[in-house]
Amino acid sequence: ELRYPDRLNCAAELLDHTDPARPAFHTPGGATWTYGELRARVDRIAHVLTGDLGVVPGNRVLLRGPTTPWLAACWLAVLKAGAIAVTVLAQQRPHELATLCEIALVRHALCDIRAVDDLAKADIPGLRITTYGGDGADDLLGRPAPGTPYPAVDTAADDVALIAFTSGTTGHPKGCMHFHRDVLAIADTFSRHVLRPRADDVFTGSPPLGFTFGLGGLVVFPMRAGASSLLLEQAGARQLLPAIAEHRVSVLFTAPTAYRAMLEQLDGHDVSSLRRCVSAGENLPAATWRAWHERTGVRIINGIGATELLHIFVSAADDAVRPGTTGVPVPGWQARVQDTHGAPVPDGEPGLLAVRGPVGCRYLADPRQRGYVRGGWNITGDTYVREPDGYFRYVARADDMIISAGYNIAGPEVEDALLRHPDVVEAAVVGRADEARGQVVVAYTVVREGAPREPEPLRAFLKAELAPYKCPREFVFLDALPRTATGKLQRFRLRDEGDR
Ligand code: 3SK
Repeated sequence: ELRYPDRLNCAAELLDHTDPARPAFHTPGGATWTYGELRARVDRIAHVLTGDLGVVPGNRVLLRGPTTPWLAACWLAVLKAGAIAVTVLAQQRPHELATLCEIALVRHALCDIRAVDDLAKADIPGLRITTYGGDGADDLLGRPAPGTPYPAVDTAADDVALIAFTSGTTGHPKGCMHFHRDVLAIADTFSRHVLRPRADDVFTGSPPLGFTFGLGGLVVFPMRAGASSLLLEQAGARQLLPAIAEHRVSVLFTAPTAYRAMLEQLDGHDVSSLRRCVSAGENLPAATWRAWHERTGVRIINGIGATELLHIFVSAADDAVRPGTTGVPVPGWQARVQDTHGAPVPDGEPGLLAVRGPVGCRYLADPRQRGYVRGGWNITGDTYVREPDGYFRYVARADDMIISAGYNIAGPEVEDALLRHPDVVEAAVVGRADEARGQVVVAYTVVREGAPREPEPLRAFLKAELAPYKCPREFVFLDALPRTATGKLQRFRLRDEGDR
């Protein structure tokens, strides 16, 4: 069981235990911030927040910008000052920002100067915006630190430290509140027991810091281990591959789509420095796991996490990895599969994934809390099977099961089969309303450049891979699949497309 003192400021915990001369953050341009430099900048920002800007503990401060050491420093400063960081994505548009600020009662924003236009356009009543990253004298946060240390505010372990928004894959944002102790708990469970980082590790990855997958993987986990992190503003396969080689990256956080994109472009890139590759955000098909292992020798650590629970709670590493499954409950967490009434279902049968552990779901003023937390368990909205050997296998999002002519079909199983076809790069399988069968299976695919955009070769391939009732009736060829800003597939858009 994790035990933390009653008074705890997680930013101070992350900042104060590493030799100030050790590297904390790198940029692709070649800059490195040591822990000492990071601490001085965090202290400078905290002084500005509580001095010039009048922020007091408990105030909510919006953070917006691309993934840079400055954004990470602002996040740490807000927490060190006892305020609450409201993390958003750089892609969010003015009306979305206005909604989030209204839900979270935000009155202050720290915003990268390059991302300020949309925030200003949102015209949020009473919002004071302070920019960073400019080079003029008006850059309040970037002025040289006067060298006065900022003593961390004496927060309680269960004071709220951050509000992270989830819109799921359908819109309608919910703010998830997390405590100071929660921030350390994700490092002391998944990172400590599954990832097992070392102080000489160099982390990088694609999830933005406004997504808790990125915040944990690129800031909290490396700092808790005294390691360093390369923060990339652009982190597609085209940027990740050379960055891994140049900075000798050893720990990579990204999503299945990016692993597939990197596989397409791997030739000529040196990824031999990688020792840990983490995949989350979406189901990792066994085909992708195997292809990555074959080409790089690295066994991807698959995991399922949620903004509601801050980070990953089911996973496995090294020899414990079983491709095609997510893994087992991370030490400190419990997981089970249950029916809609909360009764456990037998191993081997599908049901709802329910988890509990050191971090819980606390929506900010949202009645959907009652749906997520039931009988002390967090119901993630995923359908899973617990195999007799205790491994958890993903089936589908609970509302993504396709029911066709009385058969239950899991879209991800058909996607996994499609991804085994050498021409298929991305696949999404959804149900479309059909008078005769209730639903029919429709496959949306992205094929390799130059490959035929024709259903017949795929249909013939799938016939040998799947029971006939699971084979798609229709194939649609796209250039890219619709995704949220955090990279999650928006199946509802594909379903809606068919209804038009
Ligand atoms: O939402 C997710 O998929 C996720 C995955 C890993 C860690 C954190 C999150 C929010």
